[in-house]
Amino acid sequence: MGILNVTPDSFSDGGRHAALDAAVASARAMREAGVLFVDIGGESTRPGAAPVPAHEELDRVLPVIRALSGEGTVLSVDTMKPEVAAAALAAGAHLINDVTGLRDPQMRAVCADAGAPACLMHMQGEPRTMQRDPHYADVVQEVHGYLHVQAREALAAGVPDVILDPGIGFGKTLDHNLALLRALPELTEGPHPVLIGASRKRLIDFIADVPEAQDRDPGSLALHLHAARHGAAIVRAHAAAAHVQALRVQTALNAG
Ligand code: HH2
Repeated sequence: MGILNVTPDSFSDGGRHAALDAAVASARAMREAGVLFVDIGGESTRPGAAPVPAHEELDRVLPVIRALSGEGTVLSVDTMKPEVAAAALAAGAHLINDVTGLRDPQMRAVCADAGAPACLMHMQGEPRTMQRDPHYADVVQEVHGYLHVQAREALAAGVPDVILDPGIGFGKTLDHNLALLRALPELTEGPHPVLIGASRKRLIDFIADVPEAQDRDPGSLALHLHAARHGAAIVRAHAAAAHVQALRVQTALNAG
């Protein structure tokens, strides 16, 4: 899954895709490189990010969805707002990626009505404050438990299918993130596909001293290859072409 942020304040590529043409060209280049999903986001969820009104988020994502609709890429929309999800699905998006795990019953109803699957992510707290003092008694048990409960609720509400995501960096310390990545075999044993999004995140800086987000692609690749090797079905990445290449090589090795 390639990341297409159409926000002026995304932590690693803010402003770059602000122009529609650039966003569309970037998505097409990802598809040509072999990416299966493009995740379009009109509101940054980085720690400390300010909320964006729905009309502004729609102004950012709808033109991109309309331009890419029907081209063969699975279009995912990264949003927490039911009204944005509904309009995005009506405009041709296929999948809702909700970092609040479809906690809002309205969000479940929107996906169910449109027959759209959803990615359910775990987050402790909310983006503005989530990194202040994250704590868990048992991070793996709590996050996996939460995801299973949210999956049950979503499916019971008529959402046709769900993808589970432990939410790397969302209300988690380095130790929490590492514990969740190490526990992936448990989560991927279940019936639902698992997505991991570690691309350019702060944990790579904590591990390898890489202060600038755009310099963290090697660390992202290492984390995502680990995720894929331990059963993750989808990895969400900025450096999409490099990931396709590395995953193809890993797949060839595993086939032997
Ligand atoms: N991470 C981000 C945003 N959305 N969705 C899922 N399912 N999993 C993730 O790990 C995830 C996500 C944050 O990364 P990014 O999109 O690069 O930044 P921003 O939110 O600032 O646009």
